[in-house]
Amino acid sequence: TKSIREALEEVIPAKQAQLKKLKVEHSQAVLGDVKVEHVIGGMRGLKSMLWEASVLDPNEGIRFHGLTIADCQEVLPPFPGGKEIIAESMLWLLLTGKVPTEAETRSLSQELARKGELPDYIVKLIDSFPSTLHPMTQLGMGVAAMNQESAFAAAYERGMKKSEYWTYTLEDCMNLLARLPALAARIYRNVYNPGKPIPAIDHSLDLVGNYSNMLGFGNNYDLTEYLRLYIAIHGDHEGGNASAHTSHLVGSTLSDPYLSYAAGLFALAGPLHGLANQEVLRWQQNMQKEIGSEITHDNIKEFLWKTLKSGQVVPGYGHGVLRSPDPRFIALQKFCETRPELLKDPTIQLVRKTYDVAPDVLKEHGKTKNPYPNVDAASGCVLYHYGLTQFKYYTVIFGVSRALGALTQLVWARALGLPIERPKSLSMDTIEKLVKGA
Ligand code: AMX
Repeated sequence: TKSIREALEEVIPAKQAQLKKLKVEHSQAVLGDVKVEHVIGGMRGLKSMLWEASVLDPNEGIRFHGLTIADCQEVLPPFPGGKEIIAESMLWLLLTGKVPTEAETRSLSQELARKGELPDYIVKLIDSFPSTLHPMTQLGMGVAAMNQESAFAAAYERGMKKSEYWTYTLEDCMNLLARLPALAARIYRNVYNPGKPIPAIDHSLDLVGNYSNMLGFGNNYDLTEYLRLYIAIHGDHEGGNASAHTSHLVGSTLSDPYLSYAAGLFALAGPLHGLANQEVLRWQQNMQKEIGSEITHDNIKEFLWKTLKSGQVVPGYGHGVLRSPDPRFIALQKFCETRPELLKDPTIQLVRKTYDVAPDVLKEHGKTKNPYPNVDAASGCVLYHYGLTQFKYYTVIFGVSRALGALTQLVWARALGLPIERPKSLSMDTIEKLVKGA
């Protein structure tokens, strides 16, 4: 059975050749115009990054190396006896562009399990944090601190050839990915169940099976399957989103994968990005409190308007790129449809009923370019149903997941020899001068 490193080694030369050809033959081809609206509007839609693993279409949503979520559900190997995509098969696809075999998937699970224990100094660091420190801050700090063992940083200090960059980057990325569940589970235990023993890594389980186990939900098969799906489909959402882009930017300085991904995590911790899944639950609970047991479409509409009129955003709705309901939202809804007990849950029902009315309210409000739900509208309510009710923790799960895509790109950026990122900024005075001159 091939290891993921060997599979990657096989595909790198063709990609290097493809990039070289693009450089030689098409360097001067125009992909779009840079307008003032891009410079003052957060670069929305500006085609300015290379990102291999996934591409986001505004209407169709995400494709991972050309495969939709539904395609992935069909072809990517699940855990034996399970149905959902697992982190390992998604990682294999993202990193190599190939669908792994069953045996390759299992051997990757074993490799990650072998590397999954936390070093002592990280355990001590995490245990020293006050339980009031936000779980995302703890996660980012824990990831950053692991850079003390970075193989890339050590090799750079010794002096290595550029052609070796990707191999050390891969080594760091695999170690980091392997340890994320133990790190994230320890944060959960410390904040919400202090003193509770954490089970050791089980070498017969996959990454997320172990994560669920260490969180204390190992005997909840449905939650474990949900977490597998959640973590697989949050893995990558092309390059321009804030967390992926931040990891990429920091990595472009040859900062090691631990520091690069820690930076990405702190971008994920913002309420307009990953923190939205925590915000959705908080917002919904406020709605439930205000409406009481009589949850009708009219009551929800009224609450939506109240949120909008008070100048707040409706969390879980809108998107920087998407212009239709997010297929990740749809995939999570479908998961609920296969389990009748989920459909009876009031919080899950509230998500569905909100989806019935929110797009029209947002259209009438007239501001957002996308009145449809993004993944965060649905992701938290199922966790809540299964007893993972501490929603301040939800973005940490997203953080475990987003590592799949962000770290994939770090490996590719080093394999392709991409340069340090350095876009040109302009002052308003300079823009005015340029516009007058145009
Ligand atoms: N509720 C109310 N107003 C919204 C809105 C929403 N859900 N989504 C966008 N708007 C507003 C914007 O605030 C902006 O108002 P402004 O002109 O006063 O500044 C206007 O509509 C235009 O925004 P846009 O071009 O449609 O969106 P954007 O690309 O600037 O922002 C996003 C995208 C996701 C930040 C925004 O839709 C939002 O704030 N949504 C709610 C938070 C959320 O769910 N975030 C999670 C996104 C997915 C993820 O990263 N996990």
